[in-house]
Amino acid sequence: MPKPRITVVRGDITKQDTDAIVNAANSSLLGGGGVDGAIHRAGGPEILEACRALRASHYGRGLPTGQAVATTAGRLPARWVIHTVGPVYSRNEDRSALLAACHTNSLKVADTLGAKTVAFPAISTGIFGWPMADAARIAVATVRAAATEVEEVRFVLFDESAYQVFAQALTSPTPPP
Ligand code: AR6
Repeated sequence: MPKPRITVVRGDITKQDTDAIVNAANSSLLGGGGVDGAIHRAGGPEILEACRALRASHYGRGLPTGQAVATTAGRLPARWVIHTVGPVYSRNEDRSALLAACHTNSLKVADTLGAKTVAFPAISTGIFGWPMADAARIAVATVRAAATEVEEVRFVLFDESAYQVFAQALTSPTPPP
């Protein structure tokens, strides 16, 4: 399978014209702060309606950490929002596999949708407290290793320092496991 092209931009994920954008959601799927709040605000009530429908059907107990599910993107330029739940950072427990799973499962959902371009925020690096450099290393390595039909994965970083960290991770070779 061909590997996706990985790009890094500084900007607002709600403005991206990719086929899908990924939301750093929480298990409730019913909105929150950070990138989640921005996506629901900019995309309008259709996204929340679709999330409520998911809660009423497949995800009665919420979306588990590391999993991903798609909804409409409402009035955003993207066609779909792929909601995933990042792990809360912990100093005494290694939750890296869950952060990696957010990326692989979001790309799997993108494949089922037929999305060829996907924008990711820096999942778990805001309210969930994951150190930016470590999150960037995991995100880039996971996408590099993913088997997917997605052609472009675009990391969208809100501020300059996060952008620099991701740009640096992209130029570093992936260390062996
Ligand atoms: N575009 C791109 N990146 C953004 C944007 C934006 N519009 N807004 C914020 N970021 P966070 P988390 C960056 O807190 O840590 C919510 O309440 C931000 O600077 O949004 O996974 C959810 O409902 C940071 O680097 O997500 C959950 O409860 C990154 O996006 C919880 O927060 C992620 O920060 C999830 O926490």
